[in-house]
Amino acid sequence: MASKMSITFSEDEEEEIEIKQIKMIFIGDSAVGKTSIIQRFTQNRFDSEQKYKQTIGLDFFMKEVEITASLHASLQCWDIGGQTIGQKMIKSYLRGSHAIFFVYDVTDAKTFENLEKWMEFVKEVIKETGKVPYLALIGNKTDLGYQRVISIQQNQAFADQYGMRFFYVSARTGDNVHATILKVANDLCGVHTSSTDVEIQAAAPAVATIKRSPMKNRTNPEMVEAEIVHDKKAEKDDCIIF
Ligand SMILES: Nc1nc2c(ncn2[C@@H]2O[C@H](COP(=O)(O)OP(=O)(O)O)[C@@H](O)[C@H]2O)c(=O)[nH]1
Ligand SMILES: [Mg+2]
Repeated sequence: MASKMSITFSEDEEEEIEIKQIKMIFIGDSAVGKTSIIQRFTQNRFDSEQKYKQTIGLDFFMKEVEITASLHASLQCWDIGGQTIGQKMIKSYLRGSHAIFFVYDVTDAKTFENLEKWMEFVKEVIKETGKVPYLALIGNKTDLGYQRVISIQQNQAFADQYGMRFFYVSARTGDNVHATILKVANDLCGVHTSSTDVEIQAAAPAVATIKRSPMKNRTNPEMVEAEIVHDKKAEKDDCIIF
């Protein structure tokens, strides 16, 4: 069941806020900026000093955002870490996802070409589960625009082929990161917003704390998946698309 939290305004006035649990997973080659995008979104920071450090294992970060006054979304952002295409572990994470972000680096053609392989892998999961999550394409590192090797036309052709929305972001400058993730969250909740609305929403502070799954009691991915499926069944007017 969707979690509810009550806020009391006065003795006889009470408004219930519904919180939707949304699981998002970021896939793509190493070093495209998956961890940086998640960090920018959940903690609004970018480690420019940090030398490239491959994420080990799998992490998820949570951030609660306001979709409407009475509907919030608790976004679980899953980082696949250093796992490569085809690794079994990724499949189990993909299975429960409501949204899958295909991330590439606009300055590295190989990372874009490899998205076809990532897509083949995702298709296998969709075939197994019969559920089609929201698919979105992200071209990262737009701050390095002068080094861009993948044209907007190539990007658009890939997105059109798979009926995906596409976005350009820079985890480094923060450009479009919040707006992109919020747009997808809004779409998943059936709340259709203009890009201006999403920009305003993105500029507003997050409504709740950021939680990082502690290393020692990291949630079992199957459990998280089960919770979401349960949530989905419980809600008749469910806004999450499969
Ligand atoms: N210029 C630039 N560098 C970025 C951007 N996002 C990530 N990076 C750098 O790219 C490298 C890989 O980023 P990381 O988030 O670890 O990639 P991951 O392996 O996909 O998780 C790091 O050195 C980051 O500092 C960006 O938007 N612009
Ligand atoms: Mg990483």
